[in-house]
Amino acid sequence: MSGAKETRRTDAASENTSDAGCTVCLRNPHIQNLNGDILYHLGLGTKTHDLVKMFGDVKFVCMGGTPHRMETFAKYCESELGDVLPAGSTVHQVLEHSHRYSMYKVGPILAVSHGMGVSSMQILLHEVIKLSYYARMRDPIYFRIGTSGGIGIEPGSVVVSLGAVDELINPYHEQVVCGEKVRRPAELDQELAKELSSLHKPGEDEYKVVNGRTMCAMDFYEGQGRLDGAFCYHTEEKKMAYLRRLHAAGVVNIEMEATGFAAFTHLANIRAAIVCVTFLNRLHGDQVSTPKETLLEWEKRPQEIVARYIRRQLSKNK
Ligand code: R2B
Ligand code: URA
Repeated sequence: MSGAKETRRTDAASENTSDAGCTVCLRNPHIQNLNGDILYHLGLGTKTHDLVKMFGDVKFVCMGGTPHRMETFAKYCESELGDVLPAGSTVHQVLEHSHRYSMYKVGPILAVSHGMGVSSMQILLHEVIKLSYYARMRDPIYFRIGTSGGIGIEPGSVVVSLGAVDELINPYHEQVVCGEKVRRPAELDQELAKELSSLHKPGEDEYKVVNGRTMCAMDFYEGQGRLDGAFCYHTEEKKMAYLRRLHAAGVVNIEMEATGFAAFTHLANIRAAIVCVTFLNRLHGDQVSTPKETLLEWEKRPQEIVARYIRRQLSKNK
């Protein structure tokens, strides 16, 4: 074990929660000393935008890698959930001044792209969590709707993650802060995962929904044991032994954001889930060779499950 500090949800030295009852925690005592806060990568600010008016009604913050996927998701929600969304809800693009991330809003649903890898997503999460706090969102639920490589499951299956692990199968996210390693548990809401999984319709859906752990890698190639990167100094045997070790530890898919997403949402007291489709079975190869049109169809599967959950929640409040 390294000398990393562990940060738990309950041990925050200072915690900001807004008087209007925002449930999102900013564990940062310095925030109160700011004279306005600029959410630089979103192109939003507390002094320049009425964040409560713009985002105060948001209940579901949905994230995924690409702007295209998140726009598709927002439009899908508009067409599928029209009867449970507030009257007149239409998709609009929110971020005029961000060249980094795309954000769409439709009623109480935000769809945001986070790019590839923990670093890109983590910058977004800092700013979206602050946005949730400043907008006084009440009990927002965060989803990552993504793509992944499966281990031992049929390509096209959807994985609802029960927890995230790093490349060493540690159930935490480790980051260096001011020259010291900080370790944060990568925990996801188990009830939410269970409910999302229950929304699968086995007779009707052409895919399976699988529960298991998700391994988060810092790289698509060597970091996921692939043999087809620009560099590779390991053997096929070593790759297979690693994938089997992951599988034996309950890992059913590999992607590149899970630990950061789980750790940050857990730290901010936000219920969160990761729902990813698998593009291939890594026990059978490394290349994503399924035709693009099929992959685009498969990408809709996690969106379908999350939209069903949103429908159920919104129907309760009708
Ligand atoms: C899944 O797919 C991307 C890599 O192709 C990465 O963002 C991820 O987590
Ligand atoms: N995304 C990943 O990170 N890995 C895969 O194998 C497929 C998609």
